[in-house]
Amino acid sequence: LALQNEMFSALSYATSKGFRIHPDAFALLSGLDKDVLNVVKEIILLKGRHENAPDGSLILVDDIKNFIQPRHDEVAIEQKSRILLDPTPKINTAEGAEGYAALFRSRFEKSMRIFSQRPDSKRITKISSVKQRSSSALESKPQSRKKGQPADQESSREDKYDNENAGAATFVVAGLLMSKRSKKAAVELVIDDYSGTLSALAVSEEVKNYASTLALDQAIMMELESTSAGLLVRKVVSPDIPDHISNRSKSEAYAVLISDLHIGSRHFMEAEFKSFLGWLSSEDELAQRVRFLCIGGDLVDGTGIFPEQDKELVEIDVSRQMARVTQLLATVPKHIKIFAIPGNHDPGRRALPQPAFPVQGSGGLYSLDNCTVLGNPAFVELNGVKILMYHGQSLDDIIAAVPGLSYSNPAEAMKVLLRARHLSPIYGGRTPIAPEQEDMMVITEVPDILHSGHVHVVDVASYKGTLIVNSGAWQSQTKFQQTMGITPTPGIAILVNLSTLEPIGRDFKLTQ
Ligand code: D5M
Ligand code: FE
Ligand code: ZN
Repeated sequence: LALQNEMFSALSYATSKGFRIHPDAFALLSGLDKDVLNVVKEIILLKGRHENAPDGSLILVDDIKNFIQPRHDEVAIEQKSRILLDPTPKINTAEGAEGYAALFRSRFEKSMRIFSQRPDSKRITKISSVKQRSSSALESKPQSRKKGQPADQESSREDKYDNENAGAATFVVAGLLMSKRSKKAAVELVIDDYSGTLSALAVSEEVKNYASTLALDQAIMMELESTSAGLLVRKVVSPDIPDHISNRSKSEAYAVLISDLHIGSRHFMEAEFKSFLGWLSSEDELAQRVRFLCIGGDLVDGTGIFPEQDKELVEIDVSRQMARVTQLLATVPKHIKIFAIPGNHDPGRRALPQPAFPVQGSGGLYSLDNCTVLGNPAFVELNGVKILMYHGQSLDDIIAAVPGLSYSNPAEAMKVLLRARHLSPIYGGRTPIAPEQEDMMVITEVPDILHSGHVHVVDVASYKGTLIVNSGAWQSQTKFQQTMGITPTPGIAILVNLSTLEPIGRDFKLTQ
């Protein structure tokens, strides 16, 4: 009778708070050797905090189980997120040449602000004032390409400098790298700082090697020496990121980084991806600690992206490809927050920066309440850890332009982006860039994690305190990739322990 009374007061309490108790949960409670009213009070307190829980007003068997045998320190794992930057609402595209002029001006100004944080930037002088000081030496203007114009391949005439400026006067300039050409034993660098344009020769091996890692159109700072042989580059540097200690999560929460699902493609590895999704919902100790899922673009395969793509598609309708994405992501447990950005295969505009998926034709992606749909690139903060998500289109141009880089180690190419403090520096290559008034591809703030995909090869590196992750793919090798000599490493998810920034690769490839 005492038990019945206790159950009655528990039930009345729940009802008074707008909660119902599932019959199975009721049965479980009746058998409990505990203060039942107190248990119900605690559960309601806990559930009340998750105001959006779908079964918020119903007490289930699982709630009681969770309460009487809490798994690990689940409740203690925090989940705080903030969007630091999303290009979607900021898209402000101008027309043609004028637009590109604004874009490059913005790039220049943002980059100079980054340089100004370095102690050696105190010496920066304007090119125009350098020219005034040593006008005779610099009179013969180098033929540089206009900003926003692809480099012309014709070699410009040799620039001759007079001898009268010999005497090792050095000065420092900073601007955008407009051209880079090999000339006999030297490399000619042309820099523009909006006060003027200047050409100088890199002759030492050290400077030439560093110059080879620079991307065209990125910001650089150069120390120059006026010699009888002309202007020589004594030192050239990228804005770069400083050595730093990254932010950490207080609790051992995990973020899972994935990209390049290519749903709709015949090569989408559905079984492996479902195995991954199953793991997210499993009792696995690590899976239980996952609070965030970052998806770095190419969710679908799209249509008309590469020649004869339709032969490789199982679903030719992009909206239906997107609906399939939504269906699969709907199985991600609701306590995991999803952040998704588009890639070059996804619906919406192709040019960078890309706004978030258009709502129309997104197959209901926006209806998942644990999914945040963002543009490319996007900057998010997860439990205090700043993650720069960028699909990685420009990696094709970087890998093609910088000697020593290849598709098998994309993290090295991603280092070039961090050094350039720009996600897509090269203009006029394979990566379409929109004439935005503001250059949103400048890496203004140092990220704790740089997450890209696109290359379909998993690669992880640490650079000056920033964790670099290329998260591979869930698509096996396509014919096109075969002809390009690209060997993907699909079916691997990268887990990052946000309290240590330690990455763990988890392989979901099924061996048959
Ligand atoms: O890119 C998948 C892979 O294919 C990635 O390594 C880049 C490479 N790729 C994509 N497009 C091209 C072109 N046009 N040339 C050379 N390599 C390319 P995805 O974006 O998934 O198709
Ligand atoms: Fe891809
Ligand atoms: Zn891609």
